Amino acid sequence: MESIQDKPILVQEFFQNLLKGNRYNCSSIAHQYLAKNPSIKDLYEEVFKVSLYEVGRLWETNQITVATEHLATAVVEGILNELFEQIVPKKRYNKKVVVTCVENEKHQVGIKMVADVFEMKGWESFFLGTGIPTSELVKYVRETQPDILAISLSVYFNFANLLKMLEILRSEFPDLQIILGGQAFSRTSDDTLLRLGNVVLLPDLYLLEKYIDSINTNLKT
Ligand code: B12
Repeated sequence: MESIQDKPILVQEFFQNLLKGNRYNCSSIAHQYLAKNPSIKDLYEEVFKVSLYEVGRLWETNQITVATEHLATAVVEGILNELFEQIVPKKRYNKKVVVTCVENEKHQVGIKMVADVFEMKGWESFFLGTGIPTSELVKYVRETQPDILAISLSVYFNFANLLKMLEILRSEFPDLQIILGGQAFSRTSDDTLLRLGNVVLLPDLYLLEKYIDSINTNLKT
């Protein structure tokens, strides 16, 4: 795997400031990045995700504390909120997506990025984050009637929860389009993936964008 030292200097600077918890510098580097390359997706994938994965590696190998990891995550979430206004286009479709995590999943940064990509593409997104019991999600989906439900799974031990959740959602909403993503799927065998049934599995924001574009082409604003 490519290490953070092989990444562009701006990414390395972002990462160093993230470890220090320096929100001001991180925010300013994010803006500098966008001034050079105005792609929010690249910023999310190449700067934020790369840095948080490296934070995870250092945390896993006891080179940083849990406090440093929490701070780094909070700084990134803060910047995502800050950039929101910049990402929403004037062209809007009458389409809704509910975005959430598998029950017992505590990782919400990736799915928050997913919500932002939908917004960038003119959809209305409803970001529920973590900690929503499936029974509550069912009520919310019934109320909101989204076109798509997007679910994130980061840790593999929550896979059984995902299967349970899908079973309930399918019996309640047989026609609802469900899309899935998250790191847990990169470690999952093809046989296991088959157990998910009729869902769309998307590994990153680039393929998510292509997927949304393929729907948007046939829509009127
Ligand atoms: C921050 C963090 C936490 C925070 C999360 C806080 C928060 N607000 O989100 C806290 C402290 C809660 C946490 C807890 C734990 N964590 Co943690 N955590 C991380 C860390 C450092 C960063 C996560 C992150 O934001 N990544 C950046 C985002 C952008 O990446 P992403 O989630 O992969 O999302 C991208 C794609 O996957 C995709 N995507 C994601 N979801 C979806 C959904 C759809 C629909 C689509 C289309 C795409 C998509 O889009 C994103 C952009 O490409 C990671 C390190 C890492 N490698 O990510 C570890 C990591 C995920 N955690 C890990 C572990 C083990 C845990 C704990 C079990 C630790 C413990 N012993 O308690 C608990 C689990 C708690 C639980 N029940 O879920 C492991 C998981 C290993 C695994 N896959 O099984 C990791 C990889 C760390 C490591 N190297 O060991 N963690």
